[in-house]
Amino acid sequence: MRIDVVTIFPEYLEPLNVSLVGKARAAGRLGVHVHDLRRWAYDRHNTVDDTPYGGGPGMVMMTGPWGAALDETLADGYEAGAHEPLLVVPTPSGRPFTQAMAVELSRRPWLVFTPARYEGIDSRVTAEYATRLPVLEVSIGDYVLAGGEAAVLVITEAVARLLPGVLGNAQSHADDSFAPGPMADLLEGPVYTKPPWWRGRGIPEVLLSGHHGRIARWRRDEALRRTVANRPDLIRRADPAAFDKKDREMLSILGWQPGPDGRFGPNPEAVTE
Ligand code: 6GU
Repeated sequence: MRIDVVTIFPEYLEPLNVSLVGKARAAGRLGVHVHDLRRWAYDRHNTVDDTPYGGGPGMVMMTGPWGAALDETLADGYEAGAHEPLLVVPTPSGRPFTQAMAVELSRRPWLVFTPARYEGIDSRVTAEYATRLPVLEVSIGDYVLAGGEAAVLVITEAVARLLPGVLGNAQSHADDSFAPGPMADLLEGPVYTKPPWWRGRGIPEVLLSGHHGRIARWRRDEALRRTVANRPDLIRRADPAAFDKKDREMLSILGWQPGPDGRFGPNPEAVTE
């Protein structure tokens, strides 16, 4: 996979040199190219922003530098043999970034990121490139960052760990929270390692039992418990066919029951303290 990032803060992308993403690059699974947008500025102050038409606060990133930067970045990538670029535009107004989106992005050969500062990029830039290549506007959550660079780090890390040969163990993804499969729609439960005692706290007996069936059941119950506590919206949204008899027993203990449509919601009678 090839990744290009055009930004006015190239140093903000330094973390792409370390840890998992750094290893993916060292292993030749990923090529990352960070470009300074100001290279394509054309006045002596290297200006890349201007006041918004229609008035209002803040500044808007100008068409000129972005157009020149993207033209050259795309031409250089094609020249180097890259193909089928996807333009990924981080913006709080974008589609929510999810694990499913990370999986889709991990299957693409070339991602071009345009993290913006200020109030965003003049809309004609995405309109123009959308006539030539697919464009995906993405938000990483319901809060506002000062710029899209942190979103690029988030998305790149989520994508890089899915590339073949990057995480040692292919199974590692299967149980991820939000991964498709039997644990879909549930958060992962707690985990433990040595030593067996710490500050008077032991390990749940079942994990020492060697009984794989009982361990899997316990993990599932803990996943249900944590999901009810932290993400009840995931339980409400889940296809009730995903819950077996034991799941239903656990949900009932947690004070959740099926409604008229079969989907689970909190039992108003339940005492959950
Ligand atoms: Cl992608 N950019 C900015 N500036 N803020 C955000 C975001 C992106 N996603 C959530 N908040």
